[in-house]
Amino acid sequence: MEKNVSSVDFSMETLPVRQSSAVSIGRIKPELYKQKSVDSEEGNKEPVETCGKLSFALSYDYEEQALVVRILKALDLPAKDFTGTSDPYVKIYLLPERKKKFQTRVHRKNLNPVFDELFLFPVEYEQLCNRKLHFSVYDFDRFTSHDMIGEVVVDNLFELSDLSREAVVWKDILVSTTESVDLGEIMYSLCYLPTAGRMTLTVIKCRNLKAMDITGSSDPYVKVSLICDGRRLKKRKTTTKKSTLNPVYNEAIIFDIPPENVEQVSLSIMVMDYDRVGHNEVIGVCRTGPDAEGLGRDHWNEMLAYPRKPITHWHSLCEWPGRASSFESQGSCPSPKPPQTP
Ligand SMILES: [Ca+2]
Ligand SMILES: [Ca+2]
Repeated sequence: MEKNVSSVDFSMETLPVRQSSAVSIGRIKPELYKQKSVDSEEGNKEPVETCGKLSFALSYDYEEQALVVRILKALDLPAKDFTGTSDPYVKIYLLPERKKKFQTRVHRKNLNPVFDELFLFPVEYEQLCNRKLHFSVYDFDRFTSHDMIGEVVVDNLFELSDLSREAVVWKDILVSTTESVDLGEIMYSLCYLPTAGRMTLTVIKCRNLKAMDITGSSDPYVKVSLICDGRRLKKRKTTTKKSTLNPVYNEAIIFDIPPENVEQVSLSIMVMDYDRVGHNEVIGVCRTGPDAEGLGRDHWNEMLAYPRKPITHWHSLCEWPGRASSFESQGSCPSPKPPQTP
């Protein structure tokens, strides 16, 4: 439900994607911000550190029509526990499908575990070129949530062999502490019209969302909140797409934000799973604004640097920090200046 608690009227409406342009504000220097390609997978990732190596063997079983993955061992894993060791196990997906997920046994207090476990992913040989093998290495913890150590993604399954016989592969484990890949990604564009004081966030699509329902799918919709000073002023949502992990929306959400307020606000984007019975659940979140981190901040700055131009990026979804977060609190924005009369 909408609560009008703000003293500032940052009014919003949902409109079709097309819109007219306005005059540039001209105080932000576009040359400071590089344009990145829309579909860039690398664009949102900073150079990654590695933490040990993972070895596995791949082959294709024509009779079973399945990709055979044997997880062999890991070497030189980092210590995640205060005892100076870790309790590693490996979780494995054949993306984009998430329904079928395997994991190895946990190896207690071992930084060089020998797994030697075999997993079969039913998949047609012709389909293998569209699939991605994703390994996440975790440290098991008895009383707290398990720490993610890192991940290995194999984009091209034919990179190393034709899979007609077992091929052993060693890959560096890339440091990663969030399950970004596990929650999926969202593509949206941001566009700001300074003279009109109008910001448009267009939710374009999502991919590889986490399955939240027992059917192995989700019913995703996207909720966008305008945040000011840690408080949620207003929220809007897209339509719900039933039973898909790769929804396409192309829905624009408009916020009226005068140029003098643009430094004070940010947007929280939550991908939700609709449930007919019970509470809707958060699949993942991301944030954009001057106080966001990484791509969330860069995307915002790029929007301001290129007024009237929709800027589009893929964003990895992060774990929702939980209800305690300030997202859910209500309040008003600290007295911004009244709109100037021309
Ligand atoms: Ca542990
Ligand atoms: Ca659902």
